[in-house]
Amino acid sequence: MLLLFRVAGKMRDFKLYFILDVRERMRHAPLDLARRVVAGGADIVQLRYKSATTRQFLELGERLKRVLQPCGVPLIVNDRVDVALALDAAGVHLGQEDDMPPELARRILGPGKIIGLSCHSLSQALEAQAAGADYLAVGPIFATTTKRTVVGPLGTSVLAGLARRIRIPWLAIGGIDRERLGRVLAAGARRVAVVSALGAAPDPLRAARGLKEMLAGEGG
Ligand code: 3NM
Repeated sequence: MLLLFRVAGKMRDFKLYFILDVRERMRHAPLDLARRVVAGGADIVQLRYKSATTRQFLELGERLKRVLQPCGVPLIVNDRVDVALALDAAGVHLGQEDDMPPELARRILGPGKIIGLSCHSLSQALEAQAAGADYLAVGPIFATTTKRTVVGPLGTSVLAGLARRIRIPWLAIGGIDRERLGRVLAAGARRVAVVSALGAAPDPLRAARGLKEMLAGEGG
């Protein structure tokens, strides 16, 4: 089944989801990084900016939107429903514990915005699907140092159950890079979300192109 999002009136699928994780020391400047991963084929970009004040989040979000919009790449805002709304972003990505519950986010954002949810097990994914999320990110599949995760690595064995039972788009996340992507695809995933595989790459455009080629080789 091909699952699509409506972006600027057009339907499009996404396979390579890039999380622009803004922090103190980054290998590349955030907007330059975004330009390069999009040029390499990233389909959708999430702005994750944990240390930001509201004003900083809005300012960078506005600039990022100006980079992404001409390319038709949707902007997803991490955690902050208010910032997503203020930026008129494509949607918001919410965590399980600390963020607004998806039903309330939907009430605020309306039916036209994308609501994504982090899940850490198949049962959470089934719940999130029932709660009306538009897509899920399930992880961490492998150990990652990018985020302090609430559960240990799930391994690739969780992916077959997700492929069988989840009917909305879902992404594998956590420690995924070019080397591990083959195992993730073989286990049943069709979409991935990454931070460091692109953000820490010496050449983010090439790195994105490499991942995208592997993802594009897989069916819907
Ligand atoms: N969420 P990297 S793992 C933002 O499991 C995030 O919910 C995760 O970064 C989860 O690609 C993660 O560098 C970090 O491992 C992913």
